[in-house]
Amino acid sequence: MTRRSVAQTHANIALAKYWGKRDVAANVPAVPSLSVTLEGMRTITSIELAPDLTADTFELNGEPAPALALERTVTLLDRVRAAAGSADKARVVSHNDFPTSSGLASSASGFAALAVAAAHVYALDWSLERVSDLARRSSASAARSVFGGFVELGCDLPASGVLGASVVAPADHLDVRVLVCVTSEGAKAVASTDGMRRTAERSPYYAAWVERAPVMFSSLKAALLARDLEQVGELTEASALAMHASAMAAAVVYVTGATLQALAQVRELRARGYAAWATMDAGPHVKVLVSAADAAAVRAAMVEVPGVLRVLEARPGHGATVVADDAS
Ligand code: 2P0
Repeated sequence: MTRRSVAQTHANIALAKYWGKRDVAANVPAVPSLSVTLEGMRTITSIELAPDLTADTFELNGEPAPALALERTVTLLDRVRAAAGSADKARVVSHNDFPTSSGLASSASGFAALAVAAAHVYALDWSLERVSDLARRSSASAARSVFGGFVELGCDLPASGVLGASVVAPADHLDVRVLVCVTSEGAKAVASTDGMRRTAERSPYYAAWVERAPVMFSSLKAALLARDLEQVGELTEASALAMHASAMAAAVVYVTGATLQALAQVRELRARGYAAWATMDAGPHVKVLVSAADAAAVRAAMVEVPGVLRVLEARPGHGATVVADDAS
């Protein structure tokens, strides 16, 4: 018999950034983070268990996945098999409808979809928190994509060993959009795990980041709960700049000329009265947090920035769903 589950997840963008690990082996973040899950920017992952399989296989965007991606996938599947008491191998097929490995958080939606589909297909009766914890062990930002709306992930591993993300506020809590200003279609230069390790090892500002980030996180969470978009926006931009400053001091540089031009444009638009703030992740793209009312005008201005190839617009969206589940 063949059993198959298909999960759909969305990317998320951190407003208060995760950067650095408290425990590398257990993949526990050094700082708490708060993100918004985006509608669109989807990953769909199918996992099939079939008797003829002798090894796990992983096809990503129509091609056999790179060795490292396969290895990380097998590690997650092994955890699920151990919990389920199963030896069945899996055929994993995953598609992203946005650029992979380019700082557009494909690992977040990817491992979230993998965790949800795997827990389902191996028939584990786990809470979403437990599934989020499973995703976190593979990629901490993935823990957040299990949930929709505005989502937090802490950095204190409870005695239970289960550290999953949780919802801070639903998707309609704040009427905002995220404009993803794509500045490159290629893969990023330094994978985030390496970038974090190098920052922790070499940056004179890493300790300051680890001390400061939880304060920014708490202020941002309070502002979000108070629906104070101005404060949420200011803290979002501040968190990204502090993260990149700590990384840059370790020679981990994700920004390009186009990134800085897009950032300057956002700050210029803000000076002209638009409710728009920039954030950047482990890649050269700029994401603009903007009020729904200003989204069209700000988008039109961002498209004009030299080096911005295209602009995707997303609204806060839903968490993971199982979209198919069958046996044949
Ligand atoms: C974030 N990023 O909070 C931060 C901001 C990138 C910059 O989470 O090592 O792929 O797999 O746990 O989750 C990207 O890091 O890192 C990330 P691992 P992950 O969204």
